[in-house]
Amino acid sequence: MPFLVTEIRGDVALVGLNRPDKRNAISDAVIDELEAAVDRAERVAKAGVIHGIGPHFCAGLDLAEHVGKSPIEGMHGSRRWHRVFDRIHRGRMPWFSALHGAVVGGGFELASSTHVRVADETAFFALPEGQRGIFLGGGGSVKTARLIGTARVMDMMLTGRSVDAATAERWNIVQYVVPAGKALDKAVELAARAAGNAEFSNYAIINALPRIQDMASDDGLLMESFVSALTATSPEAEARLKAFLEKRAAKVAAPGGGE
Ligand code: 1HE
Repeated sequence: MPFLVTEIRGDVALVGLNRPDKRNAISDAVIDELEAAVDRAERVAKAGVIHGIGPHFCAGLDLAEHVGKSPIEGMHGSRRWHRVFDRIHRGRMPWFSALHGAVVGGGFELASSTHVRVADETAFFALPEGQRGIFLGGGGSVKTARLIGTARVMDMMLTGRSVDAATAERWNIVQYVVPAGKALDKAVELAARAAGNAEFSNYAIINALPRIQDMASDDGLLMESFVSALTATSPEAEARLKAFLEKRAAKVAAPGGGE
């Protein structure tokens, strides 16, 4: 049985972690298949959704596989996770995650690599690395810490604290919370909206914004003006701007109109 299933709905690719008997724990094979699925998705879709099949999103690193590894194997494994998760985070198109049940350890790091996170009310988030005697290895020190701050990452790792979906929204872990069982539908709906954006804008949003955050503010402003000038003078921008001015494009809706 493949570890990941990919389905295409319109312009949106759905990638489902599919090891429910092991709570979608991420083994080396899962990482390889995830990379291949992201490559395939980018060729046929304009946005993607990662979700978990079974009772949980993802239980993190496959601890059974990890237990026999040497330090250097662990190091290479972590660097491989970085490369694959970065393919998502700074790739060609936006990724959404639909989260339910356990979003734990490396599963939380995978979700942190997507651009928009949608949780249902059953979702819970934890970083049990401290309890397991290990450390973050899938980019959490950078990406999760940028979402929620180092103090909260430290708290979760030191105390083993688990937080529910409502807290996760307050903490900026997720941008949306929906009723149980509805996360995938909502994530697909949002991804379809993003897929309708100008491709160049989407690329700039996911590739320029995180890099600008890493720059000194003066450098960031210069970078912003380059990206702004490049996107705004593209043929697609011209067509979209004209469409609005000629009243052929939708106006901005007030909140409630599609949230
Ligand atoms: C696993 C894993 C796993 C479950 N690796 N096999 N992650 C963790 O520390 C989380 C460990 N898992 C759990 O705390 C629980 O499994 C869950 C809360 C996620 C789900 O509980 P539950 O009751 O639904 O399932 P279960 O009965 O605990 O697990 C079902 C099976 O999945 C069982 O195997 P079985 O052969 O006995 O049926 C579990 O052993 C197996 N399983 N989680 C391997 N993680 C790159 S660095 C990232 C560092 C980390 O990710 S640290 C966090 C690791």
